[in-house]
Amino acid sequence: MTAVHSTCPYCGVGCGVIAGGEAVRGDPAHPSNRGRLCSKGAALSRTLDDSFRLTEPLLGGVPAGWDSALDHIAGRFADTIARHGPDSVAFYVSGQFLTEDYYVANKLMKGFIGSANIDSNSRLCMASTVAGHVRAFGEDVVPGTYDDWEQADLVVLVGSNTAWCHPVLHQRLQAARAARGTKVVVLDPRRTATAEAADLHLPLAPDSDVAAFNGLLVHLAGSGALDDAWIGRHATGLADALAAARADAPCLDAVAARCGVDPEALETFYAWFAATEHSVTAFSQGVNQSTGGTDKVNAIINVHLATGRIGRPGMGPFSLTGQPNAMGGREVGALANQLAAHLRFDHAEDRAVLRDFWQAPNLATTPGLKAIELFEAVADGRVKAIWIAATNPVASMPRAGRVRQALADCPFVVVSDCWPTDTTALADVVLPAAGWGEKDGTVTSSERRISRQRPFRAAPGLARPDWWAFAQVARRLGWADHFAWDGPAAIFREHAALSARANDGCRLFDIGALAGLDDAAYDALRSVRWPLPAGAAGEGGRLFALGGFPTADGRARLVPVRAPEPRPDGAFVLNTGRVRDQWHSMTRTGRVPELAAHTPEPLLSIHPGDAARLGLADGALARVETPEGAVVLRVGTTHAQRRGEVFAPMHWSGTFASHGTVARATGAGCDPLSGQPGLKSTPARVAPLPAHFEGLLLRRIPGTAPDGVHWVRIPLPAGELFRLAGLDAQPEGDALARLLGAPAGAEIIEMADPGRLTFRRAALLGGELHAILALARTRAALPSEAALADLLGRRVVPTTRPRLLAGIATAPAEGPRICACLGVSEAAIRHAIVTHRLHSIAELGAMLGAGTNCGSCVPELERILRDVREPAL
Ligand SMILES: Nc1nc2c(c(=O)[nH]1)N[C@H]1C(S)=C(S)[C@@H](COP(=O)(O)OP(=O)(O)OC[C@H]3O[C@@H](n4cnc5c(=O)[nH]c(N)nc54)[C@H](O)[C@@H]3O)O[C@H]1N2
Ligand SMILES: Nc1nc2c(c(=O)[nH]1)N[C@H]1C(S)=C(S)[C@@H](COP(=O)(O)OP(=O)(O)OC[C@H]3O[C@@H](n4cnc5c(=O)[nH]c(N)nc54)[C@H](O)[C@@H]3O)O[C@H]1N2
Ligand code: SF4
Ligand SMILES: [Mo]
Repeated sequence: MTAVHSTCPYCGVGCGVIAGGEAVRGDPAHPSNRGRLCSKGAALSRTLDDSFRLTEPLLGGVPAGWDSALDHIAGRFADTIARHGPDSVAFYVSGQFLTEDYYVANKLMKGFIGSANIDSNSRLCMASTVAGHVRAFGEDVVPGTYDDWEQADLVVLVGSNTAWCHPVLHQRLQAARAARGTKVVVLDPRRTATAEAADLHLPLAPDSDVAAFNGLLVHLAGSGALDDAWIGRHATGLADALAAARADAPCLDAVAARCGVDPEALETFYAWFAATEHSVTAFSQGVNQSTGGTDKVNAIINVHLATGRIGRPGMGPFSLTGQPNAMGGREVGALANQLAAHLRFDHAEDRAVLRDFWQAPNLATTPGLKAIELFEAVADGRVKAIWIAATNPVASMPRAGRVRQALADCPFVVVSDCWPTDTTALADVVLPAAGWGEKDGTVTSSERRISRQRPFRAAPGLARPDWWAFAQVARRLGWADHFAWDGPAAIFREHAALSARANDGCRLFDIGALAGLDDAAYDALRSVRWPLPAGAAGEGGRLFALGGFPTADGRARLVPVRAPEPRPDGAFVLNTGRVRDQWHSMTRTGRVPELAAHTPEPLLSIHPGDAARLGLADGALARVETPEGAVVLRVGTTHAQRRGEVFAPMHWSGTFASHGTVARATGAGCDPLSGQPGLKSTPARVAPLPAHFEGLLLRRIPGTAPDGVHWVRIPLPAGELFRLAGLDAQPEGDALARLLGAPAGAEIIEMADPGRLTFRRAALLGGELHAILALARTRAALPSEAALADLLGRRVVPTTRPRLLAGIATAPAEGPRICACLGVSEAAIRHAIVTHRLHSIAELGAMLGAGTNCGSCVPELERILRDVREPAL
């Protein structure tokens, strides 16, 4: 197979990849990554297994052809619209759509069905940044580029675990830091891998960011760091913003107290920022996912406007986009409060441009329902038909239990996905979508860079691209002429032409130069950054250094913002987010053994002091309960966590853990401007949940999860492992047989020691180990996972029989696998450091290979090195 150049389907860094044969590697010529990939990117080829894919449309759970599925969808949507009006239907789509998919779905809903009820999972991700950008700049535009990260002398990371969530950009930053001494400051309540790799970490209290940045604005004003000349020409609102900031920040100590940080550390941050012209402030979900997220965004932008540090090399506020095409979704306007191509709902002339361009009979005139409101409308019956695509809301929306019930009760639910999920389980119609490696189109990264995703493999079965399914339904609804594209290139040309329509520079999103690409040129398109108006000399660069903001007066706005009241003490704050090697609800990454090794199961991170107070031991089960629902997770005590706060990963859906879907527990309080939910801080109660027994279940053939116990599913090279915990007494008889799930005809061997409450039962098929169940009173009394995993699928001979049924642990636990690429565990790393007296990452790499491939684990290697070498610190 020839090598195909494409783009990584995960985070918003947008790394270029080359796919060919079995391997997927970094594209040395792509400007985002210059050949680098992180652990997820490096494992991409491992996700291209079709075993679990959806391969045919399902109608009521029964395989159906595309024609009958599409006819049925069109019929039900038409009928619902005829009887209840256009606002009785909705689409819920995703930043994992390609721009072309997004464009088609948005055009169908807003231009033709005549409702703006299309929202995206970007509502949970980027909505506050969009609102903050529009307030400050007049348009949703990221002013800077990735190069700024390498040209800055100070990079401030706010609510961003860049080392794990945008790893290649983090590596670029760390390389620049090594080369030129860039200072890095991290504002995050947790001591993350990113904080470990910084010069200064401010472990601020949740949602105290506005106070911190208001304090900075006051400090800048007091230290002569404001750029009065620039503000005078290019911005308004300084006096009001400063007055609001002063009210929050009467003195440094007051701010430090509000943020719960050391005043000296805060002062150091302020002094560095005041003294460093080349400063970038990058932010992500610790900023956006807050009930005051838009104010946080503007508090950050304010300090850059006040110092005129924007749009010049090495400076500016920088929003990190999460998904591969979060930015593309904003360009096509597929949020309920946007129109396409940065046209605005509340401007009649913008609506006229779009109506005319689309020849749209029913263009929506008012914004639609934002995600949280949208699912509320499904719950109360206002929305009666919904099409969900490329997102898994039953696992990712706050108040997910309510979302599940809403979908179960909704008269008509269509779900497009590549794999079965917790959401497809509730669908009337399931559509099999072509996935990464099969689809063809474009995505836009955090720095406005448009790159191609190109197909290099056939979609399994009948899977088809999303744009095609939406266009097919549009044709069946009677709009064939308007949805007649023969492929993604034609859609992209239309999208590019729209961006240039009636655009004399009033909208910065203009890619008119690409409107004339023929199919061959689209196929060959190299990555380019917008703005790219017709006749542009080169790709788009930095914006706003000389003003030119897309507002009525051409000036930016400093926005007066106030810090929210601190929370009353008492309840814990439940913080949620990501781990290094998993992607969202794990449909792609969750079945790859190499990616499971770093964090095999979802842990509740809690400060050891809090754990002791609650009587929670490391590894014990804890129940986390909020007004919305509860999860049960194992405890991982860590000093990286502030007291009074706990952290749980967002990834483990009902497919991968019995009680681990944190979305069920997260609250649905939203930012009033953006409608983005505050997923990072839900008040919660934490309590021990004693387990009646502990267990392991290993199976050769992955299958349905066990019933009636607490379990976590972990993929193995030769099958799968479930870690079990008993919420009731040890099962017996039939319950036990069901738990093992041995096929008929299997040879069963068993060992029970009722006195010590230990129990083993193994099923052999043709003499090979097919499944094994081990139960014990405590985890310590269980056999080693690695030893059992090693026997799975192998012939059981007299010498291995005793190992199978041994009553005690046969190998010490290895601890988490730190280097995913070379499979190096924390235990091995610690051992090597001590025995070989290693002092550097380079020595560790030479010795064990750890950190030498993708480099995603380097921040953790540094932490372990420090831990071992300087245990007192
Ligand atoms: N490995 C991995 N990478 C990913 C993804 C993934 O699923 N897995 N998803 C991608 C997507 S869609 C997104 S949106 C990004 C998200 O990327 P990030 O935003 O970097 O990731 P999160 O872990 O959600 O949250 C970041 C941090 O915000 C902190 N935080 C919580 N509350 C506050 C607060 O009040 N103030 C501050 N300053 N910080 C706070 C949390 O402790 C957390 O460490 O990652 C992208 N990259
Ligand atoms: N508690 C908590 N909740 C959160 C967050 C958090 O930090 N904490 N973060 C929020 C954020 S920032 C985000 S972005 C969301 C992510 O939440 P989701 O969007 O629900 O997460 P994914 O698991 O990526 O879901 C994408 C789905 O699309 C499927 N898919 C992949 N490619 C395609 C395709 O080409 N076509 C189709 N039709 N399907 C495809 C995948 O199999 C998967 O089921 O979660 C949000 N929810
Ligand atoms: S940093 Fe990693 S996940 Fe993000 S685009 Fe690059 S390779 Fe993919
Ligand atoms: Mo996201």
